[in-house]
Amino acid sequence: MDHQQLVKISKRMSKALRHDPARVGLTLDPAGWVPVEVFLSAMGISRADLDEVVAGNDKQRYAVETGPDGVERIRANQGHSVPVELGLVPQEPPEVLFHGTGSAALESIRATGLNRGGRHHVHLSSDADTARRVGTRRGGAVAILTVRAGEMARAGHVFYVSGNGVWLTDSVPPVFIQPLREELL
Ligand code: HQG
Repeated sequence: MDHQQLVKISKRMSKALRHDPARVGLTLDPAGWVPVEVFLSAMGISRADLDEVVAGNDKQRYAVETGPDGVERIRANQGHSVPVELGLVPQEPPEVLFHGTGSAALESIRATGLNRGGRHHVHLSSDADTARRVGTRRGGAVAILTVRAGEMARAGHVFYVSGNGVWLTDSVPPVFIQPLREELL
């Protein structure tokens, strides 16, 4: 499969596993899992296609594992808008985390902080390069914000880390966003 085909299938998989399972006739379990066999027929893809997408995924968006009932299952590691309980355990964050966004959003973020929008959490990266890649998705100028995560945690904010290393929290008030390290590219 070429890269374009991989991306196309991955986008369909993300849509089904994060946002709109009903559209392809799927029901996720409370933790977001669906049996692999069921998923393959809903997506109309082969097991080989699935393995290629899961293994080749730049961000390890999917987890495939054998469930407690011995049935193989798949879920998205993060990014859901449908209600799922991923069972993430609170973690102590590093002192700073990064968020990449479009410069058009800066004024609003300065005023109200980072909010989760349609997703379950605000997504933060542990390194600025990853944040830059996330911000690039917006098109136009990229802004990289430094979030004082350590201070936030000490002030009682809870952080989680997803199966693919994305840091998650409910919201980031503007006071914890470091204006000096805001980088406009
Ligand atoms: C912005 C991708 C105005 C926020 C990525 C972002 C990530 C505000 C957008 C994952 C705001 C939400 C998540 C405020 C936040 N005013 N704009 N107060 N607060 N925003 O896509 O973090 O490819 O829901 O800056 O790599 O961009 O899907 O979040 O631009 O890990 O696996 O509102 O999605 O991963 O956009 O990206 P999103 P995100 P996948």
